[in-house]
Parts: sequence; structure tokens; C-alpha cells
Amino acid sequence: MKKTVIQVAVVVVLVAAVLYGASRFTTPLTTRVAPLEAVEVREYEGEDLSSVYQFSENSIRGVQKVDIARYRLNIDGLVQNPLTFTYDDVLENYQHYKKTVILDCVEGWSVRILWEGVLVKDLLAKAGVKPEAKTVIFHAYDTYTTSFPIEYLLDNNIIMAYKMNEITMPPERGYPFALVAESKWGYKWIKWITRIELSDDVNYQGFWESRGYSNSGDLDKNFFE
Ligand SMILES: Nc1nc2c(c(=O)[nH]1)N[C@H]1C(S)=C(S)[C@@H](COP(=O)(O)O)O[C@H]1N2
Ligand SMILES: [Mo]
Repeated sequence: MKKTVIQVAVVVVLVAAVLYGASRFTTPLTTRVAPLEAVEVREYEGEDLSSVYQFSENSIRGVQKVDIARYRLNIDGLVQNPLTFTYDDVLENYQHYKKTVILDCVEGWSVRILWEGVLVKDLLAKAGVKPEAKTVIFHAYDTYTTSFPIEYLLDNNIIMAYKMNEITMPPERGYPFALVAESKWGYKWIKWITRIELSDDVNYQGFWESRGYSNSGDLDKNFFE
């Protein structure tokens, strides 16, 4: 009895193997599309771009690996409708924009990158900002925070990016979303954003700001106060 079970199993496995092998020969090559890793662009509108791998990684808790199936972006605090988005909610429901912006780190290096993302002001409009909100506090997966006066985000078409140089943002650069805080020092470019909080606290200080770095973070001013 035991022997026949084994014999049947062997036959089933052999038949399956032969069928699988045959299917590989009968499937035309063109229908078996092999995925290749995307390659970043290094030139845009006649200007050279830096590589997305040319940054010097110095995040407070190292690279964060975000599980995109479980990822949520929350918008809360002084808003009419607190919102929770999945990654796809953000990408599928908002206009996409791209622009080349240089990131300058206080350590003395800089990179020119083609960023693609959604406007922060579009997300805020959906949540409905209450009139008493003055400050927008960004929170990240690694507990990092930074903040801006709300006008900065509304008046400068500031984007939250999901692509750099036309490839999906790599984990070390802030996947799924990083802020393109143009005209601000690198420490304002928060990566791995999980929460956008509207507050009336005009003196709020983020991670580096509470350790002596300027709260405005303006590139044209000294970064240490
Ligand atoms: N969540 C998070 N975002 C962050 C940081 C961080 O430690 N955590 N570091 C900031 C700093 S100091 C810089 S210069 C930029 C770019 O950092 P990178 O070169 O490590 O990508 O990310 C900023 N955003
Ligand atoms: Mo930095």
C-alpha cells in the first residue's frame, strides 16, 4: 500500500516536470518579460544631475526599510478632516510634478537631483487646514521631525517626492516619501515621512533644530544659531 502511494507520487512529479519543461519551450520568448532594475537618469533639460547614490548617508538611526503594504501617511492636528493615506492613495489621487532642485547639507556637500512628487499644499487642501494652524510638523519612521511655517509650503510649490532621477526613491533616500525642502539646508529635507501634523506652536523645534540648528533652515543664512 505504502509502495503504491510512493509510485503514484513519483509519476505525478514526473508528469508535472515534463509539462513544465514543455511549457517553457512552447512559450515564445517575448511573452516572458524579465524585469531589469530601473536606471536613474543623469541629465535633464541639458543639465547634469548627481547620482541618487552620491549622498553621504548620515541619518540619525540609519537607513529605514519601510514595508509598503503596511505603510500609512497621516495628516492630523489642526485640520477639518484627519486623513490616512496608503502609498497608492497618494500616487493615484494627486497631480504629479517634477523639478530639479539642489540639496545642500551643512556638512559641505551638495547634489542636484530631478525630483518627482505631489504638492504638499494639495494634501493639506484635502485635509482642510484650520485657520489657527501656523506650523506644519513632519514626522518620520525613524522618529526624526522637522517643521515649517505653513506659508513656506503653500507659497513655494513644495513637493513630497517619491521618485529621484526617474527611479523610485531608494530606501536610503527616504522611500516612500521625502520632502524637497528647496532653499533650506539638508536637515529640513525629511525622509521616510509618516505624518504631517498641523500645529499652532510657532516655536516648535525638530530633531536638529532642538540641538542648535536654525529653525528657519534658510540656505542663505547661517545654519547654526
Ligand atoms: N527621517 C530623516 N530624515 C532626514 C535625516 C534623518 O536623519 N532622518 N537627515 C537629514 C539630513 S541631515 C540630510 S543632509 C538629508 C540628506 O541625508 P542623506 O544624505 O542621509 O540622504 O536628509 C535629511 N532628512
Ligand atoms: Mo545634513
